[in-house]
Amino acid sequence: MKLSTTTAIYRDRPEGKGKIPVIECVRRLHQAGYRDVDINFNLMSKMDLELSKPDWQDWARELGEVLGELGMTALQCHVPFYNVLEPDSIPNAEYTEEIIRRAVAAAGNAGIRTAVFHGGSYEGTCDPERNLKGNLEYFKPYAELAGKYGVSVAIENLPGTKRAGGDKDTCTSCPEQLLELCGRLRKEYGNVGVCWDFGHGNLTGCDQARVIEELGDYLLAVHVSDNYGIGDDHNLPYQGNIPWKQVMQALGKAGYQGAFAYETHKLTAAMPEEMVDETLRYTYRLGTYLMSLAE
Ligand SMILES: [Mn+2]
Repeated sequence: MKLSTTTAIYRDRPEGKGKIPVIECVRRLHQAGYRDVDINFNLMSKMDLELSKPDWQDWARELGEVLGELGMTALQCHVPFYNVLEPDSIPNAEYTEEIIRRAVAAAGNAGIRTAVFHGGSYEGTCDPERNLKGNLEYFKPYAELAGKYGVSVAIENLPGTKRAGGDKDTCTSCPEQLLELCGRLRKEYGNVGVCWDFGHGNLTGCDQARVIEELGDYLLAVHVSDNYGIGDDHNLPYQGNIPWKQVMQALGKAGYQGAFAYETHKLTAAMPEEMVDETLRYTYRLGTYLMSLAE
């Protein structure tokens, strides 16, 4: 297991989102002590950022070179996301899909082995079979494309609403259904697995230590943040009610070898520049402590 954090932890500044180039974020995180980063490609379909530019392939190679020079890895990345079964829910789904394909290629060119995706669910229904079928069809071409670049597709659990009294536990929020989806995809594509997001899992209200055990070798990536089971706050661990000791012991027992990657970008997004480096260093120390619980 290797401690990591999202490039988004520094990229969004009080003066706006996506302000700091990804490569600069990587350098800054290296200075704070990190030796692995989770490359966040998300805003790149909405703003004029690295993957929207004509030289995006050169940029991806440069990113790989910078990681190499710094002695860093990027074990996982996050591709742009939306409700992929409801393309009309965003103004530019076709363009977003193009940026997702570029993100997969960029991952391959920069040496990133796992790309994290969100699935979708049909609006207004909770029909597990229909959602399963829709997600299967959506992910097949991506499993194939990613395979050509030596990249794995990790499908993330999204937040359900059971804990808040709702019933919206869909294909990608419920661990059993997520495993069913990945299991069916694996029959054809060996490079498919799960990204388990602990914040989303807490909102869904499941026993996350048990889920880690059940996921077995499907677990390819994790997103680390905390909340109180009400909103997706993306807080640091211990700023919520996730039982981190049990979670870390489960990761240790499972022999998880991927990135232990924070997704706590809200921590620094509104923070004055003067306080950022010290905060990033604290997150590193906290992560080192958490990982010691897994041993
Ligand atoms: Mn996540």
